[in-house]
Order: sequence, then structure tokens, then C-alpha cells
Amino acid sequence: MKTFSSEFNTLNYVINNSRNILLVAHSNPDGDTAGSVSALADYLAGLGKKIDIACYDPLPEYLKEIVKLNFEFPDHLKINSYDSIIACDSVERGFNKIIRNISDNQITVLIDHHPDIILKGDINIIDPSFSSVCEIIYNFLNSVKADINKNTATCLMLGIIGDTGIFKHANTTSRVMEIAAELLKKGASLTKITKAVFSNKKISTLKLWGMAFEKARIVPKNAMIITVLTQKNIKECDATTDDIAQVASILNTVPGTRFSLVLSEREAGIIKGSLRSEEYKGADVSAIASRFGGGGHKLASGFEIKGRIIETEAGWEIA
Ligand SMILES: [Mn+2]
Repeated sequence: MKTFSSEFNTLNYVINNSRNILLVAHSNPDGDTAGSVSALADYLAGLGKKIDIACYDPLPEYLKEIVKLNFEFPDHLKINSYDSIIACDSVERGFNKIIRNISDNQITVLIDHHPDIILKGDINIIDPSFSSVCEIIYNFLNSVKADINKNTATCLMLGIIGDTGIFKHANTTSRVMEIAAELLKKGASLTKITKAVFSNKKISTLKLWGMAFEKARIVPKNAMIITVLTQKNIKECDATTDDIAQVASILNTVPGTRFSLVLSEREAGIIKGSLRSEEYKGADVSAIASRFGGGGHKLASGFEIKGRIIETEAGWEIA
């Protein structure tokens, strides 16, 4: 695990010498990207910096209770007007498009914990051994002796809780628990986070999950648990494709299975496959995803294939 002490020093130097700073959150923002830009925004605002947040998608409703920021559509901003631009989390989902319009005198900073990031900025703070970008931002704020107020602490905790699946994924290190304890001491509100993130299920989501669980089958040959969701299912439940996100993780909790696969119909003849596993199961789902032209992590991967899911008397098949 890298300490980034020289990168943190350089970053702080860049911040101190910038007047206008753009923070970039990734497309389809989650708690980690939103929490990290929000924590950084607190720090920068305290230094009197002028900041904007760019994101190709709006801040989701459920995060608005915690993250009090306006996300601007990048094309509505004058990208050239910022002295420095800091992208937080999944920098290849959004910032990769913004970087094309950046001029030579602007400083770019990439902060990420995803593996295989090809994009390069002037300062690169990237290490997949961190649980979340919020963990990295916590280390940065600590290294510059920034004051972590209650709001900052809640935002950082939001990212850590989101990306560790409430401290249950393999990335929950002792260091993560120490940081979580520090954030609690600084006033992070667990109630606010759990309410916003985990107690917000719509009836449409639950109905769709019900359909997915009803159809789930275990394939004994490879101990896979699999289910399918058609466009018709999604429409019948008045749900959206966002509601599918957690189905694979929940199926993966069935004892005796090595990994889960959810096949869901997306727009016009595209089927998306979502694969999940857990460290203790010893599976590598990225190998399966890459066989279908997809990719991801060992424990969470995805792919897309052409086709349609046909429901039959006997169950379902891919056509
Ligand atoms: Mn993340």
C-alpha cells in the first residue's frame, strides 16, 4: 500500500496555488465518488477556493441527504477556466472525456483505487489496495493536517461504507476500521448513511427482486447461482435497470454457491451479465467476464452479449 507522501505534498502545493478548482465525480455517481468530492470540497472551501463539481449524471436522490453539492454537467462548464482539475474514483468513467479539453497549463490530478487505470494526469494517486477513494482522501486530509468536520467525516464514511459493502468485503482492512473509528469520533453519522443508502428500497425494487429470486437456479456443475430479468419484468414492476444492481450480491449470499450471475435485458437486443463472488469462495469472476469480452475485479465483474431472454414453460433461454 502506497503512502503517497510526496504526491500529497505536491497536491497540496497545487491546491494552494489554484484559485479555481474543478472536482470531477464519475458517471452514475456512487457514495465513494460523491463522498470524496464532497470531503475535498469542504477542505477547498475552507481555504477560500472557488470550486465546481462536474459529473455527466446528476447526484442520485438518495445521496442528497448527505452530499450537499450541485453537480454540473461538464459541457455546461468552461473547462479551460480552472487552474486545476481533480478527478475522484473511476476516472475512466467521465473524466476521460473531460481531459481531452484540458490545456497544457492546467494541472490534472487523478485519485483512484481501481486496477488497470491507463489514463494519466500530472499527479496520479492510484492504488487498488485502498478500500475506497474516501480512504485515500482521509489520508490526504490527515497528511495536510486539515480539520475534518462532522460533514467531511460523514462524507468520507459514506464512501468507505459503500465500497466495503458495510465492512463485509475483503477490502475491509484493520486500517479501514481504524479510519472508520476516527471518523465516528469526528462526528460521522452512521444513522444518516444507513438511512440514505440502505433503508430506501422502493416497492418496485422489491417486486423486481422478488421476480429475480423466484427464477434463481443453482447450477451444480460449477456451483453458480443464476437468474434472469427481462425488459418485460422490469416494465411490469415499474422498476428501472438501476434496481438490478444489488440482485447479484444478494444471490451470492446463498451457501454452497461459488459465484452469482444475473442476466438482464437492456436496450435493443443487449443482455448484461453481472457476476459477483466473495473472497472466501475462491472464485475469479473476472476470468468468466473476459471470456465474454467483459472485465472487472476478481469478485465483481460484468459483460454484455447480444441476444434476448426468452421465457418458456420450462424456464428461460437465450436467443
Ligand atoms: Mn470507489
